[in-house]
Amino acid sequence: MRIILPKAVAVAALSLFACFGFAGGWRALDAQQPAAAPAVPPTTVLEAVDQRPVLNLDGDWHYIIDPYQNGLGGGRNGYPMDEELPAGSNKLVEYSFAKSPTIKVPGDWNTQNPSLMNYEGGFWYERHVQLQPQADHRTFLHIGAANYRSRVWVNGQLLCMHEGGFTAFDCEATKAVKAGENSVVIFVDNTRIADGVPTLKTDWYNYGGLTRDVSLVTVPESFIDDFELHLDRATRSVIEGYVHVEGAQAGTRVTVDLPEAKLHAEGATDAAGRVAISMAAMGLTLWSPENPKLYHVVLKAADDTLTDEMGFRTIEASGSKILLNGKPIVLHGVCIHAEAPFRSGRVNNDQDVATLLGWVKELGGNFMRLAHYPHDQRMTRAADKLGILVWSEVPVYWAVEFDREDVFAKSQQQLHEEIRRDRDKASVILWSIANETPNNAARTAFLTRSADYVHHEDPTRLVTAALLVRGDLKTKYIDDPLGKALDVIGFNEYIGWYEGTPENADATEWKIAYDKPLIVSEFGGGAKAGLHGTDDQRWTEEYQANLYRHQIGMLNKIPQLRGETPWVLMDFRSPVRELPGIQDGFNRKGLVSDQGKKKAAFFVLQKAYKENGLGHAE
Ligand code: GCB
Repeated sequence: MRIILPKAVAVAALSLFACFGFAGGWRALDAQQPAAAPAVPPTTVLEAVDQRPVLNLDGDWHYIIDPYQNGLGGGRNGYPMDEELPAGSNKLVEYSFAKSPTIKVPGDWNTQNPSLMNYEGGFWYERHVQLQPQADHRTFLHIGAANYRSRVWVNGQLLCMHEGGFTAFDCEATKAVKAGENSVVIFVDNTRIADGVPTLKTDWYNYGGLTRDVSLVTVPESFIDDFELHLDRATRSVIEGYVHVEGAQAGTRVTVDLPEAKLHAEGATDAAGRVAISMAAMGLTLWSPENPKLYHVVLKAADDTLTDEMGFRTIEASGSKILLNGKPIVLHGVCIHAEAPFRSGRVNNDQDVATLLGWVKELGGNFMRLAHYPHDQRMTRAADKLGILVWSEVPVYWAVEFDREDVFAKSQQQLHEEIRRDRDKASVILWSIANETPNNAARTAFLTRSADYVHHEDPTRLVTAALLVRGDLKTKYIDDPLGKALDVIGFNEYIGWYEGTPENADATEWKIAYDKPLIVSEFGGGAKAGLHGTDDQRWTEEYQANLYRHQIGMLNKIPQLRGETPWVLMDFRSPVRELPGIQDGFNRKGLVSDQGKKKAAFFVLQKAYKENGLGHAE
């Protein structure tokens, strides 16, 4: 049933300070979306926002746990959700942010307070901020990630609602902010939902809350919200793309400069605020893992200046080869979850990133699969600097509800937000649209549309997905029909762990239906760091190391194997991994333990990578 909430009621009901315990709210508005005239403005993503001066709102926020979503109203005193309170009704005052405890932002709530470890539900954040808004400027609240559904108020005015736990978004606050003290309230709900992306079941922890940085960004009236610059594949000597200026009059002058390379382009915006860029760029040092050269890029439009650090390179698939800057490359990588080393919880600071990427480098890697959702932007920024190529993914994981149009729209929104945030990173070469999805018509139709969408949004990179394989231990087939829509085929297999023994891999034959590059996007097995035994004793480091040795032998026989990302760099929390004394709530397939201890398999893989003994460039 679609419930129509009168606009005035919607705004009043969602004005939190007036509404804790008030009728109206979440479900009623949810039901309105995506109606033609939503009561709540849509969110956007400001590109390279981490390069702009911002007012950082990280730190202590007051919080209220709200499992019954009481603060959103919903029928208290018997009022139905979609009706206004009768005139004269008292607003309830059964809460106080000021008297409530505080929690750190960024940070999942689970690992900050033992009583919240398994909490799934509604959660209110509140803080105050002193502002002096400038005339002729616009203000946005930037949220690095809020898992899973959120809504944002400034001074009691609802600014936006957002769904999706791993992508950044920006809500415009220009009309809500005032000089002096301002209140910011964010409601985050990490309840798992069947029609979510991801859906109810995942093999990772459902860390809730404001898991990444929150800030306020002030920009001029017209400002650069989106741009795309890349090296042209055909010549590798022209930088092409566009700049979009939000709020610009047609004819607004835009300039793009790379001072070090003495490159300059300029143009005027069209009626849509967009200007195409094309500049001869002979003699650039191309970005590569060996030489991750970044150029300082300066974009100007009207009163706005945005700078960025960008690398320029080309990536393409040719037959079964992957070409970086026109040359065949083999991708030695590993899968990584956004699980913070040593302390658990979500990765959200430079130290976490330095630790994880330090291990990738130590392995001899030039590649990583950021599984199974977009990670903190620090990861891709650091990858750009360190020369680590990136596979970036959206959480279309296992059995999302592929037959639903609204689920497709959610996945598309996440792709859009992911691409918008990271299209300025040379390190990102692959957009992955899904992981291990069932082979059926609804799935294939859904994901073919996703692949088309990504090709359209970003034709400069390659589209992939981690597919399931079929067959038995003797013969495995990579022939999922979704492969047709992909540029690079990822496949997951667990010979030696979920089926057979590690030794079975020696005799497995692979039949591949596509003349496309292949990446083994997962293989592996569990081991408890420090547990030793013989090669055939499960959970020992020896078993895992032996499994890796046999996998390497088998995979090397696949001529079109262009890369590998074994599962997984570090042990990570998962509610489906409960074996006492071994797993204790962690998936133990890490090459490194959650406490940073390297297991024997780490060194097996390191040897293969350092001696270039796994996969083939051509
Ligand atoms: C998979 C999934 C990954 C799991 C892994 C496992 O196939 O893609 O998310 O964590 O297997 O450990 O079983």
